[in-house]
Amino acid sequence: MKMTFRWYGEDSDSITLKQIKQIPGMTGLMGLLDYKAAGEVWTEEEVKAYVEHVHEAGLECEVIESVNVHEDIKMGLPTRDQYIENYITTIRNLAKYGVKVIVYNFMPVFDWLRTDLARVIEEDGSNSLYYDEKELGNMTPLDIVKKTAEDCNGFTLPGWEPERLALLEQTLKQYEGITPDMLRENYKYFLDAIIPVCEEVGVKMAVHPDDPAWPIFGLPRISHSQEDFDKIVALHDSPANALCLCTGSLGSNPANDIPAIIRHFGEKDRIACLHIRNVKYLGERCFREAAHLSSTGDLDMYEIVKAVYDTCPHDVYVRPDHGRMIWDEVGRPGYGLYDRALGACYLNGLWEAIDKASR
Ligand code: DNO
Repeated sequence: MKMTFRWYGEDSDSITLKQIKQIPGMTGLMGLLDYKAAGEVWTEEEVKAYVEHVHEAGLECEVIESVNVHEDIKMGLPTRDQYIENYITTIRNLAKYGVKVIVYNFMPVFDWLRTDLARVIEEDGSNSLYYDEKELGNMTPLDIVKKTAEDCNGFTLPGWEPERLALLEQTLKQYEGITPDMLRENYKYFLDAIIPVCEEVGVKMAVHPDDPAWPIFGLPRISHSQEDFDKIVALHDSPANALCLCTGSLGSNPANDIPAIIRHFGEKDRIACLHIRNVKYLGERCFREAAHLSSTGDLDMYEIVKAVYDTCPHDVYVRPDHGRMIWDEVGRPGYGLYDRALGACYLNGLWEAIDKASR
């Protein structure tokens, strides 16, 4: 398990590379150029500068996250071909500087969604991201965008890029009439164009699950169960068409058996990386994010890490996903330093125990 950390860049993160490097067992980043709009080329100069900067801090940069897919590709508009060309240029530029995995998603409009970014946890006064479908029922998509922007402590959030959301109402209208099957068709068109390039340059595409793991605002969503991902890997059969197995996103729906899903796709060599975090169920379609420790949430982290150990390559990329805000840290919701660092150590501890017990 190669332990990595999400970092938003020098100008955009409250956390420094030095701090990340000092977390025991940390090998590298799941990085991103967070100022890039969906559809834009990540130029060779930008990628080179970013990767070299990360290397100077003694960290690897083999996974890049949130190379966002333009909505025109998802909607299958005639303009998609240009955006696909741009995407291919970005893949080539990233590969040239040693990137091996690209994390992306194929969710219409919204990447991930919460109704509260700082829900206080009564027991200890920490706070975490929270979702309650009942609260969402009273809100329009525009309301939730405004609330999310207000609550994010001045940081931009992945998937909530202002320029994209400015077109929200228009984009939502354009999605009317696009069924899950049509979205899958458009997805296949995209994969058929990019996967051969990935095979050529040695990159794996890792699709992130819908978060939460069900449809929202009537939008088509096609990546929130084992069955969904079986269909996705079949759209273009290649080890380069892989998954970013996010335990917290899939795990928001208790019907998803996460260790079983990891084993299923691990055995098929379709897991390129994992985001590991815990969730606490609070009722029907209501949950909050918990500390990584199994006993603080509803996911069994031992069984999760064991499934990774048994079925994935032992150098598979992992990152501790969203943490709570603890010790009065103020930062990007979900992406503080302390709780994610604790999560990384805990996950590495589970790995060490499983590894030694299996010898
Ligand atoms: C949420 C993240 C996602 C993920 C994207 C990849 O916190 O895990 O935003 O990076 O879906 O495109």
